[in-house]
Amino acid sequence: MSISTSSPSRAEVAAIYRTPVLDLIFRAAEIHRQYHDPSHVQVCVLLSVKTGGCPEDCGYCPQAARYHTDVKAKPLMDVDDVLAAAKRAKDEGATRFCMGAAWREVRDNEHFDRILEMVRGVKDLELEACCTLGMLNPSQARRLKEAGLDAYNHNLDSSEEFYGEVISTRTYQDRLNTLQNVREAGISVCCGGIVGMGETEDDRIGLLHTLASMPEPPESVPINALVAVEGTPLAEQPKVAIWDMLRTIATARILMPQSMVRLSAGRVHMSETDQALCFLAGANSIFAGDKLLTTPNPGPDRDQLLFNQLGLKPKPLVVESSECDGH
Ligand code: SAM
Ligand code: DTB
Ligand code: SF4
Repeated sequence: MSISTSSPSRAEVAAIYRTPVLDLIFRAAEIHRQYHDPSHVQVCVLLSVKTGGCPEDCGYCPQAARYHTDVKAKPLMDVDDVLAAAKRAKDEGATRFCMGAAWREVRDNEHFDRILEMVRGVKDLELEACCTLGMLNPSQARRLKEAGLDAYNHNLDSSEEFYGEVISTRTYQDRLNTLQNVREAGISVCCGGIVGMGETEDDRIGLLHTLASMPEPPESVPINALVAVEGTPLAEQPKVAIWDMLRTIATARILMPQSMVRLSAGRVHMSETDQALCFLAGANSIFAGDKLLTTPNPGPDRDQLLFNQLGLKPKPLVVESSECDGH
């Protein structure tokens, strides 16, 4: 299995994805070891700084106002409360703090000013700062960069063809435009998708092909297993097969060898063995803490046991020095 050094064709991506699964994992594990220390897993913590009441219709999302879920809408949090949560995350070993808002897009108002203050505060704590706030225009992306934002999460979720079956209130092109604004502002791109929404193998291949064909691939690629939430249109989706997660993770690792591949939502429904296979297949980042945005996540005790069992360590933060000391 060889891939061209330039952007791979969709047929090449399909050939990788459809490799017999043990060979696929083996190849991904080899590549993982060439580019990363396989004992290191990046530990990120998520906080929903503005929960629920979202005007969008993403079929998987418990925060969309139009679906009747248990999520109660809450206003944008105060800066101090967010920074207290960031401090706790750091004390518990996280190196990246990701703030999520249930917005369609950012607006230039006092709420955005508050988000910029949160970003500055998270940076003062010497954590990587990440946000996921919906669509951004170029000037908003620049202001986030000036505040010190390291990364912006904006997922493509699936193939362009399947996207319209899950979301109607915005287009794939809207997502690509925001991703370009983030990239042009010099912010690191975090972009991935969800497995288990009823998409076909070809849709997963399409997503992976789009990600790997970007002018620069995303620095981080979250792979979420759908968390089927009661009240959403995807509530009745069966739990995704572990083989689909493994193929998606392994193909992402092979196509984007330098990126962080994050085993994101859905870990709460996975056994330790399943998660171990995901790390073997090239995942090297997780969300830690009891909660993702609104749904449960394995807590620190379970993750500590998992790390001990597998000999994994939290990846230390590499602090870039701003000047060269001349030696
Ligand atoms: N509103 C912003 C947006 O859509 O970009 C940011 C928050 S949104 C909750 C971030 C991402 O979480 C979505 O793009 C989706 O990929 C993921 N997500 C949301 N609900 C999910 C679920 N039930 N299961 C798995 N992933 C989910
Ligand atoms: C991502 O890809 N997964 C995270 C993060 N980026 C923002 C969100 C998962 C959300 C799962 C559903 C919830 O907890 O509300
Ligand atoms: Fe809103 Fe984001 Fe949820 Fe879509 S995924 S409904 S945009 S919070």
